[in-house]
Amino acid sequence: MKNNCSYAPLFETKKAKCSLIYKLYSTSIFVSIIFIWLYRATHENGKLGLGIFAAEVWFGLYWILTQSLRWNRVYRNTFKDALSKRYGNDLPAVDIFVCTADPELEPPMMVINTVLSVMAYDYPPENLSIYLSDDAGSDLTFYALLEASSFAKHWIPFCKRFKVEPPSPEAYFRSESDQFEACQHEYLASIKKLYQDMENRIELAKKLGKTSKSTLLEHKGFSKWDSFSSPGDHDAILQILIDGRDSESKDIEGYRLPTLVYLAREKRPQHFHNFKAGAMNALIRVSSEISNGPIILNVDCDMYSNNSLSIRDALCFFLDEKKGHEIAFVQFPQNFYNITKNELYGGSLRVISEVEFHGLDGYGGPLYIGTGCFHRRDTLCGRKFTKESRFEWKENSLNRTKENVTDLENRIEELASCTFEQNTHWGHEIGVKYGCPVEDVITGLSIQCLGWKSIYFNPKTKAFLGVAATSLDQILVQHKRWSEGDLQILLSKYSPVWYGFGKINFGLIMGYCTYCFWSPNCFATLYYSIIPSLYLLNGISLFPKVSSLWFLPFAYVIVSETLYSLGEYLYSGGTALGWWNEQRIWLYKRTSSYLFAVIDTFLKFVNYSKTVFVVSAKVSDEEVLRRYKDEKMEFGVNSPMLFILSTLAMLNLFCFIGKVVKAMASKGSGFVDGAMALQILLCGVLVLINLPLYNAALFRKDKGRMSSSVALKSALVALSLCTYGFL
Ligand SMILES: *[C@@H]1O[C@H](CO)[C@@H](O)[C@H](O)[C@H]1NC(C)=O
Ligand SMILES: CC(=O)N[C@H]1CO[C@H](CO)[C@@H](O)[C@@H]1O
Repeated sequence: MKNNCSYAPLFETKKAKCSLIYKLYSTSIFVSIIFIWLYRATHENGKLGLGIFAAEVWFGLYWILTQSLRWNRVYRNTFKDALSKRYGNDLPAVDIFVCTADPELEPPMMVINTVLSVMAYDYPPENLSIYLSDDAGSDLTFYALLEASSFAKHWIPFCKRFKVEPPSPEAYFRSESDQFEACQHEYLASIKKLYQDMENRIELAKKLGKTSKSTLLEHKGFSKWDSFSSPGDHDAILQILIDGRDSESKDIEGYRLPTLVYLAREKRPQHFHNFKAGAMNALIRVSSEISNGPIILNVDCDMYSNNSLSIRDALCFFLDEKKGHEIAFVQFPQNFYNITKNELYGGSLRVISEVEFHGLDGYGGPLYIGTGCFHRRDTLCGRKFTKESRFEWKENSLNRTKENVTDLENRIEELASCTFEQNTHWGHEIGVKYGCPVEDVITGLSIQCLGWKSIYFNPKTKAFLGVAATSLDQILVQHKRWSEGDLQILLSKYSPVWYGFGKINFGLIMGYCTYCFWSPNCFATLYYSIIPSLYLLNGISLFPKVSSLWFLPFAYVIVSETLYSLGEYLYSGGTALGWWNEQRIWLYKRTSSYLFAVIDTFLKFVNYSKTVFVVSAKVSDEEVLRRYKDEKMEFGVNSPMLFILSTLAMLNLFCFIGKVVKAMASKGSGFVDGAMALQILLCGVLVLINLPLYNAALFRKDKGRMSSSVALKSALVALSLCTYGFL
């Protein structure tokens, strides 16, 4: 019997520094908010003033929610050396799931780069298995994976020999490391050549299209496409491309390779496929018969591994003697490699990953965000937490040495059939949950509600890097999907409020609610960006005079929250201009994406429309990319969301100009008007923040400019609001 206490811990947890200062600051803001409410409660502002009161009550309450993400932040650190010392190479099997859904939006080259990067983890290959789920059932993706499986025989030993980081070939060649000595350059050049040849063959196959490609496609696996009729109607296709248990599968230096599996689950028009959640559940079942790794990592196909040690990082949590048995999943942040310096579209989620998730971690663990997450297989399959839930992995190994690969494939293809889940608990008690556009979040929540903890691990060298949206339209659609999904969670039976109550920490419930209440923010924000400006134009004051004492809480909240949010952004590694851009996106999201999210959720509630899952494009055309790199905002798409944004921008411009004109007519006395100071400030900031939009509507000549019809229509609507808004 070993004495457990003698083991050194495998990870440490530190509380945020300066948390006392933060708490004092936050209390002072809270007091000011109370004063603002008091002011509204004791002053008459007419019937529209009631609206502004409501908006301020909302903002205040929402601000209180967001405190849960900052109040109790914790930071984790792992001791990988201690892990190696204790376990050596005797480590649990890990199954890695990569999901792709559309060969057009997610090009096969990108998918196989992700696959190659995770195949190159510094981990015993016999314990590593990679599964690609292809929901499009694309023979091109399969062909690319087949090519990747041969290239891996060169790439993996190359990575191991030279400790190549990042282990994704594309990213590695892009970063052009100088770690190579002259004599090794030849080796590097030969690997690069192999990679480019492979890329050329895949691009050629793409060009040739379906039929004439058959000459290229000689692998027996392609016969599976004989009965294929469309991406939504085909048999299950399961191919074990590399069988890690077979001692024949070796790389060019004679070392074993990790297992590599291709899966396209069966699709039929009459069976609903449940999007990514359905794909994940099929993978869980299929992998349980092939490798049955007790740890599952899932990554989106655009998120390559940027650090070959991440599995070991994650294991430091699961294998820790003292706390490991409580942990169900370890979530890494979502980071991006194609973010420009000043993040035009705020796509980096900087504050969320550097601040907010650390706050959630302090209350029991972050959300599961669907990528870059290590799960225990048993908890993903619905196991409840008890004190005895030790992480057992030694007994887990499967014994399937005798069965040959083809028999195995044929035997377990049925696990990926459309009908397998009928009359089972899959999608409800077992596996990833169905019925919600952000299935990952409810899955994580229900795991936490069974008593488990999760861990947020945010190392300096980022573990996973993906592509961020590169146009305004993409980002607005993405946020509509997220905020809509989160709102639906709030209203569903898995609502953190009633489902989580009593099961998870109250701080964590508040944390979940911060995200679930994203979309209802649209009303208060819309009100605040329309009414005070219209009142300004009409000379009606909505805020206290500068000379009044009531002005102080407003001024304090405005100034200190602005400085705080700038500080927080800089602390998270951003630039000042990036912060300014983030404010613009904050406004745009709240006045368009969130509004549409609320409307759509309502329509769904009254059964008017159905969920559609939009796969976000991972590619943009070259011109769009060039403008993105120049940090020029993309206003060229004609969408209802853009129309709203542009109308609001025009409205504020007109109000501001109107006010200036009126002030000039009365010889300037009207402008430096203490009673109007805050409204002038608010309207002025809204105009400033919209400068790129005016530029796109009036001056720009490139394709990213706003079409004149949108500009004209929104100007007319704004003008009539200014003129008739008060009748
Ligand atoms: C990705 O990995 C490389 C190589 O280790 C490292 O230099 C780089 O900083 C990492 N990227 C991020 C964003 O952490
Ligand atoms: C897919 C995609 O948009 N990739 C781009 C990401 O950003 C880098 C540089 O910023 C571009 O080179 C990629 O084409």
